[in-house]
Amino acid sequence: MDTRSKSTSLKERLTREAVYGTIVSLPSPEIAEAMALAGFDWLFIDLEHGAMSVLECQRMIQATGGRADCLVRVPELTESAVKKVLDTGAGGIIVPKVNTAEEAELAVAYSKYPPEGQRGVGATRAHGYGIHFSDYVERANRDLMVVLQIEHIEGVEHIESIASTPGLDVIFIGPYDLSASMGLMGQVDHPKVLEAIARVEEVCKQKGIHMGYFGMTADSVRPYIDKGYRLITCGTDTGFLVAGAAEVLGGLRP
Ligand code: 3PY
Ligand code: MG
Repeated sequence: MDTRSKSTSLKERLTREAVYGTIVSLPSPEIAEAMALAGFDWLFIDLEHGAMSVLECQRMIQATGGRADCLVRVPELTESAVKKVLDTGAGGIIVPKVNTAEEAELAVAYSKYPPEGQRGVGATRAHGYGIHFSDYVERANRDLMVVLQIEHIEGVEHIESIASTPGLDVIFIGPYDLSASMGLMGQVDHPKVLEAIARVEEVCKQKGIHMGYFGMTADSVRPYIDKGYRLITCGTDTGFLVAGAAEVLGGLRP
């Protein structure tokens, strides 16, 4: 169990080392708290899949007590979805299935206050209900992370223009959706899927953009850590529960 509080931002750490997160999709502050206490650097809170609401997401961020950064995957790329998520105090957004430069530009614009973008200004938890307003708005455009998922072959085809978007921080491969979009559902190590991922890596390397990857096991993400990916996501809350339950049951009914 790790009870350290963070002294450097996730965005800053990314420039030096890999940071480890996990997907949390069950709407439970206790699960978010437990994953943060377990020592994950950051949590990938998922509003794209599953039943979680923005309010539940906010409660989960509160429950971490600042021990882990929380990046939230928005359910869709709309101004309202991005604004509500950032208003919770999230450390940034993860945008699923970005296929074009226009979508990448919108993601950045919705995430940044004017003049860099068009994020609306509200009295919310993000700036301590107004108490830390000046401090928050001064640093938000700089510190909050914009993570774009490449997880469709169309996104791979447009990676050159997507990765040229000013203001994006990480290109994050979604291997499951990517493989599905290529007619290779779940075959995340298929040579054609690996070739598509290699194309994204090549462009991100040229442009100096950090990359992220998701895998269910440490073994599945290890090759990507070794290749220099920095925003690493391993496992899911539901996966941990089911695997733990299966292990216990296996001991009871071998
Ligand atoms: C995918 O693999 O499609 C994902 O979105 C993982 O984050
Ligand atoms: Mg996906």
